[in-house]
Amino acid sequence: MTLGRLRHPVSPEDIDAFRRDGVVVLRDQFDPEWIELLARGLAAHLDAPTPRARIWDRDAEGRTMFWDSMAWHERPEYQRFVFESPAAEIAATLLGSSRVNFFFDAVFVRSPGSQFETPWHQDEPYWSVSGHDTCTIWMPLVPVAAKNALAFVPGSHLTNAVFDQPDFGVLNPDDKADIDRSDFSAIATDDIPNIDSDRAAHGVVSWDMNPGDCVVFNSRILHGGSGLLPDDAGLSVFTSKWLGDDVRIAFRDVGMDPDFSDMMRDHGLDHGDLPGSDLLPQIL
Ligand SMILES: O=C(O)CCC(=O)C(=O)O
Repeated sequence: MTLGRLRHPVSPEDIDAFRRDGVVVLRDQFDPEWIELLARGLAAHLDAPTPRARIWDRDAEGRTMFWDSMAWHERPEYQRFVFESPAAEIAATLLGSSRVNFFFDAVFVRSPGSQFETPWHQDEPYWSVSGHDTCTIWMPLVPVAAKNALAFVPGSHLTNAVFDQPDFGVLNPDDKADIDRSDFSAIATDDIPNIDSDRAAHGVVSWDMNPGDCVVFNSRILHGGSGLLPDDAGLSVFTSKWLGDDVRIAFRDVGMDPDFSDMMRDHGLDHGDLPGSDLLPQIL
């Protein structure tokens, strides 16, 4: 395992692409041992989900899309990844930040053949932080073809629009209690463009990926469209979210999902604060 250090340098071209497009693919950046560790962690995690976990989709054939977040406190495998893997350095390098805090982990697990497609969205409006210097490291733990992988609209992270976001709370066929159902319409300035009507016109990108590869994206970029799996392929994805220099805690009037504001207050964090504490630890 490459402890902390990058397996390959992140090049100036990677940094330029991340700043310009809001997304970059990095190849072979995580040793197989990191992937095996995360896969072991995920197997244990699926047996003991957090209270935030939910099924986003269950179809007539019983195929599911499972989601959960902020499991690292209970999962030593995820903890080791957060504190010891090259992820923090990847984030700091691409963000050009002098420090990075870990925000949270989220997993997206589709059973083979799941047709569920993640709706197009930006992440920041759902988050209880705000700032430009944020990224997600999206890591498939199994091979995935570009047509089934998460897709992006390059450059859309630079928009000033506040999109009328999809409400992920309604993706809850079990009708679990205490799921926030958000109405972004009161704060939205724009509708999300109909990207699927003409992906080429929006310059949509996605990549064939193997375990060890990752896509790093800014939380303001429009992304979605993953899924539509063939019958013989599932898709397990581990994501980690990272915060750089300009990020502050932001408690929003609507839309926080997952809503970490109570947890943040319990850790002494308030609106406008720098991220920190045991909840959002500074890694670099
Ligand atoms: O993997 C997916 O389908 C969704 C991932 C996503 O939207 C995210 O990490 O923000």
